[in-house]
Amino acid sequence: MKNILSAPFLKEFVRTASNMYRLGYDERNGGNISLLVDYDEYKDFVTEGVIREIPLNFDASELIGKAFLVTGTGKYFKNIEYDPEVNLGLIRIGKDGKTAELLWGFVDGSRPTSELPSHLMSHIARLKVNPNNKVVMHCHPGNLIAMTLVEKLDEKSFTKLIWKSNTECIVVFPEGIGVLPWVLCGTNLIGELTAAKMKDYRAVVWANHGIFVVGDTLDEAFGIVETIEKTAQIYMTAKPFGIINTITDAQLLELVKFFKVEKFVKDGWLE
Ligand code: 2HA
Ligand code: ZN
Repeated sequence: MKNILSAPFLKEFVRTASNMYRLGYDERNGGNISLLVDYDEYKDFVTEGVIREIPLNFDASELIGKAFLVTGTGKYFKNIEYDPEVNLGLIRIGKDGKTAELLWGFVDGSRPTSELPSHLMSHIARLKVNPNNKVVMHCHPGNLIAMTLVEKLDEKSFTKLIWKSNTECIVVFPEGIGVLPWVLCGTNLIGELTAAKMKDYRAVVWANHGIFVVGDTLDEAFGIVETIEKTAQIYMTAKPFGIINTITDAQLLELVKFFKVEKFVKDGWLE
């Protein structure tokens, strides 16, 4: 059996987690990632046996047989690169849809992230929209969280503050950004609310907490977080001085036409 630490999907996952830590998105045990891994990608790296079964307290029947590389609960992103086997686990959703079968990792006896309901419910929602969406990523970018303290939590107005601050934004996420008010984290409820938003958006902001993002690849999900957080930083830096120059709706329209992403913009969001 080959060493899983050399598997391309695992190496990329670890690299991404380290980058997120170094950018300050994942302090302490903040943040979590799940990556849908195809059987062909992991079969040479794990034995067939299930190491242990971990109960889920929600129904993940739509994911039966699917495997995910996930971060562990209470684990620090800072430490993932030094000890993947402790901090990460490869789980497969069991035949009852209510059990996670551990195939590799969590060697200290730990369990998947406390946000597993939001991750798996978001995977269920996104696979219906786009079967290539394999990544769900959650983190705590500081400027974005600060923005949720001072701006209305209305999706259209929040998105437009971001779109109008920095040119690349409407091209990177023309569908906009979903926004949830404060909701107790780690619960099935926040999972259900996040997954409902994921029907329309690839990025959902959790007020006073952080962001959930999906993508086909780790790079794509990470790129959306970076773009939103960079722009929140620009906006929050400029705001105290008084903002006088923003991108107009007419200019946003020019952008979406030029980059051929017009069809993703919701009706009525650009005047
Ligand atoms: O503990 O970020 O939302 C990890 C988290 C919970
Ligand atoms: Zn969090």
